[in-house]
Amino acid sequence: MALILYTGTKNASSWALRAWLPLRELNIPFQEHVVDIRRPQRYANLAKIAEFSVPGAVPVLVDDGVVIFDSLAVMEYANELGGGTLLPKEIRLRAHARSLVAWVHSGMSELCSSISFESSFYKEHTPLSATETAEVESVFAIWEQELARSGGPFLVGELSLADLTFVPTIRRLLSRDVSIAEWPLAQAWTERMISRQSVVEWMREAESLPPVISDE
Ligand SMILES: N[C@@H](CCC(=O)N[C@@H](CS)C(=O)NCC(=O)O)C(=O)O
Repeated sequence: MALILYTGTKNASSWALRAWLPLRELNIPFQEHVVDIRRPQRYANLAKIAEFSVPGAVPVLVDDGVVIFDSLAVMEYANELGGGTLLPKEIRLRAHARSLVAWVHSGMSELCSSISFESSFYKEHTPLSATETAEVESVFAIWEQELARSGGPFLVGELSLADLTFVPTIRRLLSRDVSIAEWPLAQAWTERMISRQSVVEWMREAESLPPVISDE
């Protein structure tokens, strides 16, 4: 098989999930190599990745010897392989979808470090501060605004990379005790996203793994 995707431990690797989702959504066949990124083996395993991929991180997609690293590049490449259906045809809408993807990719907010992906699989959580709660709610409000503008059912109309890139964020934020009910469009969209077959497949495996302790 020509395509090999190096992903990470499924309950610890939100970037790998972002790369994996568009490949699955587009039914692109690929072989998956899960790299154990838990400490301490993480260091030796990622050093092996660094032998062929400059950043020494996952995800990495290898297509017939060509190395495509960084989740954003993999998402874009998957979309192109799949005929471009995961980005809008209209140029402005496409740019807007890419802005949402870029926002997530460049860190989005402090929330990503305070509510780690790993911790979304824990049974118990440290309560959020008032500031963190307000920040979670502001993300819900942004989703609501985007969905109201597009008319749904997804952030820019049809399913796109913008929706897929938020999947780990949805997982993180919904794992905490903050109600999304005040934002009905956002609530319906998060339910739509987490019940997608691709997301269910990843999460089923992630939930079966022993929890990975993060620095939360
Ligand atoms: N900007 C990168 C971030 C990738 C990343 O941080 N991956 C984690 C696992 S989810 C990793 O491999 N970290 C090891 C490292 O950065 O050394 C991307 O989007 O692919």
